[in-house]
Amino acid sequence: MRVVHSPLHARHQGGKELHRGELVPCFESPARAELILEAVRRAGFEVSEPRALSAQELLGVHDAGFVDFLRTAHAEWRAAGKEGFMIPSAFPARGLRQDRVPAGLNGRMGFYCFDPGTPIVEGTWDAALAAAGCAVTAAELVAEGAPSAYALCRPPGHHAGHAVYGGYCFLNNAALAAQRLRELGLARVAVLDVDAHHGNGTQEIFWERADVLYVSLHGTPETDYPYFLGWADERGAGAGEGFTRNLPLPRDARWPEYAAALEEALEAVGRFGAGALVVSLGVDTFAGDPISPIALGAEHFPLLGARLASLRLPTVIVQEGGYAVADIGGNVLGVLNGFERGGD
Ligand code: OKP
Ligand code: ZN
Repeated sequence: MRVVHSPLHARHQGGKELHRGELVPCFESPARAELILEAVRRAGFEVSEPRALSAQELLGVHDAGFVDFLRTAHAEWRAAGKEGFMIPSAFPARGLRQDRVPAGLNGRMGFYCFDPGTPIVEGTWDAALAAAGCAVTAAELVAEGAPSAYALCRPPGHHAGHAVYGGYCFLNNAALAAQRLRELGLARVAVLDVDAHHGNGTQEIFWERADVLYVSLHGTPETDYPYFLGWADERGAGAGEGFTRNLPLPRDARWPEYAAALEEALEAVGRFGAGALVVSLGVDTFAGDPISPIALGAEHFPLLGARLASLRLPTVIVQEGGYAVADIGGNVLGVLNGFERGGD
């Protein structure tokens, strides 16, 4: 399978996040993508760069004001004489208005964000747009007939909603891939999210749509990030009712429980009658991951890949999380190799 990757990912770096009472370098680091790239190259996968994407092409998924904010935020910050990374200090939580966009930069930043762990640096926009380009390019390859393609996206995307960023995510790469597949003629597209965290952004984007199924396996919101979405009773609304499916897992779930939930997810995708599949692939389900709630072994990633292939659908695999940096290349390669060997 072809790999789509952009070196521009490296422009998103230098931010810090709060972890156990201290500001530490973000777990979501450039080394993640570099090590995945090294592993897929060594394994002989063909790697190509994405086509350029315009901000306009994001509007099937994202809000125009939100996209503008992301595009100009750091330049505004610099023009105001500030340096370094940007983190909001207040959010429009319950009781506060969400119907007015503040004019000032700090207010606008909080308005468009849901957590303080997703700093914006000078190169964030370039990296996020390139990652979106990887996902859209991979979708185009698959729409043109490739059986599968892997978008080596960084920063990740599944926490980014229509008009909100957070969880290391700015633009929703997987949602943009699914939307592009729809535009290119696939009537029904399924998004299967196997990252350890719930993809609140993807769920929100397709919540009222019947043409895109969203299915997610993740650590339970009772104890795990993003906490405020991802329960089993969330099933979509309006035309989209029944087209969202959440399979939360207990903390530290291992392969047997994970595999049982995966079969349910695969059945849901099968019943939907999708013409194409987008996989939000997080390998933060690895037991050695420093911030994630599921405990799979390295030997389980090829099995996961084979089960994904068993759907026998044109498939775009989009990189999401994975923070056990030393193991990330091997774990991603495990999924891709398992997928290529195929499933039964
Ligand atoms: C992004 B993706 C650690 C807090 C972790 C954010 C987790 C985002 C995961 N100090 N907060 O789903 O892999
Ligand atoms: Zn994750």
